Amino acid sequence: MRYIVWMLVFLFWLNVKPYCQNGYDLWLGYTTHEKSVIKSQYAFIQSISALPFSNDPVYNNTLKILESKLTVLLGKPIHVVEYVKKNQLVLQLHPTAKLDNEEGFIITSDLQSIKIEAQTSRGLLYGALHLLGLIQRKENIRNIHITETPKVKLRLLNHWDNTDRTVERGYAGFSIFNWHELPDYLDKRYEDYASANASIGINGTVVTNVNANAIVLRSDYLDKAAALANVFRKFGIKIFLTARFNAPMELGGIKTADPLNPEVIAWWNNKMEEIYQKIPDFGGFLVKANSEGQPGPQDYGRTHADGANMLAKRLKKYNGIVMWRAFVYNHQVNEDRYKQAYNEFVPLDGKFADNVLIQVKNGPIDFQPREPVHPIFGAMPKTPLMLELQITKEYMGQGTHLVGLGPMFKEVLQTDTHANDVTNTVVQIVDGSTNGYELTGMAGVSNIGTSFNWTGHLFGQADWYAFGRLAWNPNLDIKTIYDEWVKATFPGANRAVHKVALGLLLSSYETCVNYMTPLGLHHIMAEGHHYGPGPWVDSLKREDWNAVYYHRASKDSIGFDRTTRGSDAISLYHPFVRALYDNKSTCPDKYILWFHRLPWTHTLKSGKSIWDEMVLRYDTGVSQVREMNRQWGGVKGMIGDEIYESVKNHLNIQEREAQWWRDACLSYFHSISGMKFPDGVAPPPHPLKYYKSLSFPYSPGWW
Ligand code: GCW
Repeated sequence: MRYIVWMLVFLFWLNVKPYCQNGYDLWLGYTTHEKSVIKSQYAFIQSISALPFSNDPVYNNTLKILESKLTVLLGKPIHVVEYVKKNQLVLQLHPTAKLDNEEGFIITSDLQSIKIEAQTSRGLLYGALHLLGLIQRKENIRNIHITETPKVKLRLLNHWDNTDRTVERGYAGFSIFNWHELPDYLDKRYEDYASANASIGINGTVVTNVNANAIVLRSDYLDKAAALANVFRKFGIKIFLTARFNAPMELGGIKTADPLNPEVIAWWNNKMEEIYQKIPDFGGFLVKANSEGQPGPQDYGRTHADGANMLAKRLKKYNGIVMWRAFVYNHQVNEDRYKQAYNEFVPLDGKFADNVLIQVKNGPIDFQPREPVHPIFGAMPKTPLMLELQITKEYMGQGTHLVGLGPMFKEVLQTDTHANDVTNTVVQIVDGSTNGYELTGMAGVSNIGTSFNWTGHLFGQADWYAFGRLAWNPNLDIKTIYDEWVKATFPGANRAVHKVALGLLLSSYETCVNYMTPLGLHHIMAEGHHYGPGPWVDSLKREDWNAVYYHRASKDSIGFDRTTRGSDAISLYHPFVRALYDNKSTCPDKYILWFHRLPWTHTLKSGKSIWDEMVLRYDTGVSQVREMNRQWGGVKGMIGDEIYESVKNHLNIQEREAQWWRDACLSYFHSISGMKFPDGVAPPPHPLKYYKSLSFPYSPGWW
């Protein structure tokens, strides 16, 4: 059906209160532009004339957003009027718009008019939000032709949020989802959360922890979830829940959760019917099964495919999907953990139902600062694989460090898996172009909480923003993405502020790797809360929970031999990739200790020994954080004091903690190797036992 809304605005002059930047508004703190900017660039935007389309909540919400945000941006009242005059912004919805995707949009304009076309109201919403972003950043909107279509179908946040409002690996306060007061109390945050997600193209959210609690499927909790779904729906966002695999036992009192048991199947049938009566557009389930103590089909001698397919079959008629996580490692199996998920899932390739996605972390171990890409990518051509990235910084400074994750996300996405014997990056695997997947997805483990600025550290907002923009288009340049965030977050600030903020975001990833885990060191964090260094950890009951399992430092050597001469994990990769990593002279230094066990005195490409290069990288990381802090000091007085001080305080912590990481790790590795510190390099100021003695009983995200 075709309907046209003509948007006309009258020029009124109103003294609109300027947006006061405080962090809560995220990148959506629209501020009124100077009159000269409005006059020169946006004068043809006047007020809205629209025929509201009453039964499409997304369309009506789009009009409401345009009306309120244009009012602020242009400093004049934007009204919905019933007639059309010259000069116009046209929102055109027609199913045959020249787009290959129902969420895409086209924005075209000349000097007199501007038009947004889309096939659906979601496309219009994304187009409207894109246009508002352009105006907010004072970009040109005349004589433009923009065509945008999302490259990935499912663009989701995963919240490791518990129903008691604690957040596993969360560093921004409690969960924003107040299950106790839902469905009656609808916190304003739910709408603001949905608005922020829609503005970066996120179209789905899993609101409960993967270490699932069966209660989320209980009828009263489904009513609570339905209330959230009602808020999200008008922003084009679907709600998903985590399904605890033995819910039929815990909720239904059934004696088993065997996916082939008729009573279990009947329980899930009834549960799906109940869910879809309450939430007609329910997205489906995210499942963590037979991993870290979670129940699953293997408890009954069944496979991951048996478990996923049983749920998928029940969801199929409702267009629901199952996202089944490949984050599994099994302590009964005595082999390199690097290989375990691959060995469990690759043999099941092609055995999953067509509404099942396998959700795979970017790396084979566990969200380390730098990790080679998971070998499953490129190894399951018959199964849609979705990428799971971590936005919350469990292993990268948690709530106190400024570490722009965008460069890491891009490094993962651009890695060549060499599937089908040609270049095939993770982007091409994930967006379906390598294997022709219909169903595609990217998920980000959220860093959001009740913190006033949502992410605790202000720059954590940039990670959320970058994830959303990359899920929409994984090929986007990360500098472009961060530039958008900086301009939207520090509106009206001068170029010096934008330059510093952008520089911090683009450089801090490598800096973090330098002061935490250079040269392929990995999994050397403290136990439990994972806050701070713990390369000495070797007392945990599982060998592969201990830091020493990963670095294997001894008097003369360090590193994990995963070459064909060692655990042979390297053979899980395509021969083209394997050859690169297997040879220590071609293996990139950034991965060298992931794949090779080498003498401390081994000479690297830099001409330095492993030990000397490691010391240099740790020291470089510390000095890079010191420089970050100095640069931020230079913007004092150029932005709001509240924002400036919050970031400055966190940078002071980060500088201290980078030094701590450097001192603790070098102290430990020195104690093992006996290697001498290079001339002029200060040894750690404290003895090793001091660093080992530090305890942080109230480090967040872990209880
Ligand atoms: O990184 C580990 C975390 C766990 C998390 C697990 C997972 C939700 O330490 O807290 O559990 O990964 O991804 O399931």
